[in-house]
Amino acid sequence: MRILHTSDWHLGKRLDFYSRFEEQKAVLDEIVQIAHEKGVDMVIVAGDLFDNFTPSNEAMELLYKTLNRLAKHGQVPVVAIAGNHDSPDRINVPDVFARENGVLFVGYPTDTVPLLSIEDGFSITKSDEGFVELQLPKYNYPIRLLHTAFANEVRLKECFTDDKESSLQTALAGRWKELATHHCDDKGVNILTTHLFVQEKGGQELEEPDGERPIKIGNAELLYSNIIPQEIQYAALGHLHSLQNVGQFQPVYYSGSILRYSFTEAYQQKYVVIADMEPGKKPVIETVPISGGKELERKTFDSVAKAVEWLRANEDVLVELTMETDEFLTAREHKEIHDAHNGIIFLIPKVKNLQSSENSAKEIDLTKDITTLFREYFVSAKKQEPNEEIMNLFKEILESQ
Ligand SMILES: [Mn+2]
Repeated sequence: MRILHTSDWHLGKRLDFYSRFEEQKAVLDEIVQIAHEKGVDMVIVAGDLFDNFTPSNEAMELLYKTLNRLAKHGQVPVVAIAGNHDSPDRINVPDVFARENGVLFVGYPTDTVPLLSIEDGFSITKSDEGFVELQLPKYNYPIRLLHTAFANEVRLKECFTDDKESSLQTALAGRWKELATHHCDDKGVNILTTHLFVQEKGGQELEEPDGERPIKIGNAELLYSNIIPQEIQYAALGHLHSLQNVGQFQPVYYSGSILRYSFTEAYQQKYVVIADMEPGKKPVIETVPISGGKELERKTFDSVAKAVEWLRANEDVLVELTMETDEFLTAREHKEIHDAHNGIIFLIPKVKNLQSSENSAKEIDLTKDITTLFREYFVSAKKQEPNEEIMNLFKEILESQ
């Protein structure tokens, strides 16, 4: 049997002010097409379906329509779990309608999917907290899925252990082992899906996606892939935005996001993962490249003319533009640059070789927090410290964003 694994759709996400909705629509079309062409038997969306807890109507419509197309009226089970960007309650809202059409939403780590049999489609033959067994008409063996939707460390531990001293790693390992021992053997296909920050023990230290809600608070929360039970043949993860296998004993894949969602993901190829599975055998993995929407570029120019020429020739990208010029850009030059391109997300001015005189500005250190940057700007522009009223007003504006 063949599984398609994708994650981190982040529907409704913007790149600063720039809407990515048209790109999201196009890439999801592409994924539906891949699923149909490859004849996949099951689809897993491993969390961060939406970008926030209150998605727009258009984002919800896109999610439901896409999952419906993937499910082919109950022919193809589609399992979608909540990530740390999703509201678990909201994910579970359309559940009754969705299930009848072959889409199984899992908002909480302890959710139990009710038993079900879809006419001319698949059945759910067993169910437990965080576990479901499916039967497809085409195959004479069952498919077992351990599903652990995102919850924070405290909640996850509450779900899986009574021992307050136990680490998340130990609690999760215990629960997964229990489910696998109870429900999984080599007479069926065994899969796990979760939306957590999992690394390979002894492997590379990984970074969480830039500009997003992190899961990791401290090292206490590090999870290693060696706790995934040996019965599991493939694990489908969500959270990290680049494709990678963090498995030690079996393939444990992050499929990565569907679009390049921040400039740290510039030029990164995006994929869906296809796993061909049979009971008792190692899966055969294929990573299928997807268009990934618009290219993201970080460009630096030392003249407005060169910048404008490049912008005109590359109108389809989204760009973080750094202007390293001898003088400050004038208002006219700003306008000329912005008029040349619709996808300038950030314009970062840097003035080269400034003589240190009273009026000179230092190079702007963008690693400082925004309040400090504002204070420094105010001091350089007004030659005085901003008073409390102004700082409070600035904070108010920030919070209303
Ligand atoms: Mn995430």
